[in-house]
Amino acid sequence: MNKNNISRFLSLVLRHDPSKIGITLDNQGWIAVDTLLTQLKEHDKEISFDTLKNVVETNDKQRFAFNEDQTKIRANQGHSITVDLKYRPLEPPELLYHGTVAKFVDGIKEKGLLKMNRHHVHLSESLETAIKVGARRGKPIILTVQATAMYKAGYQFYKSENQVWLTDVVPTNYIEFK
Ligand code: HQG
Repeated sequence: MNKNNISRFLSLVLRHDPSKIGITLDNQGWIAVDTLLTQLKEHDKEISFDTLKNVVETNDKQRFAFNEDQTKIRANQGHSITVDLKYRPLEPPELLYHGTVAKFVDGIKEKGLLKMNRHHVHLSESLETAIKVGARRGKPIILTVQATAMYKAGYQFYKSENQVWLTDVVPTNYIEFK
């Protein structure tokens, strides 16, 4: 497996389907590094601790994190299984961005931004990141979210360790469709 494939596979087992390699995450999403490496080996995906460390440190979006003594690892965000990452509520910047594609715009106009299969709606502080997120699905369309206005109206925001802004829903009236 090259680094990209390792990162993809780790995203799968640390966010969505740990049972794929017979592991269970604790309720904050952690798994012991030893157990992870053993189970990867059992499933023909052997990697060394140094490779794992290298993937964690060089990942383009800092998708994974170790605990302090590097005995545990988890995904920083993006889970579909139930985990409580204990994000702290935080005041967002005035504007946040969401990258999507044309085919979703009608649905978003109708219902607002919904979390779909994830635990939160994902937003970014940088336009560039939003463009990248949208471009995963085709020609990106960027929506601008009036985050401070939402915050003042009582909606909560969280920021993951890798700088993704998270919220439960963005009602249509806080979205600028250009
Ligand atoms: C859309 C990747 C119709 C929404 C990225 C999006 C990000 C609606 C899609 C992270 C809708 C959900 C998250 C509505 C939302 N009607 N469509 N009412 N509300 N949508 O993948 O934000 O590589 O769950 O616009 O870089 O695309 O995983 O969310 O297009 O940070 O680390 O429904 O995933 O990071 O798609 O991406 P997703 P997302 P990782």
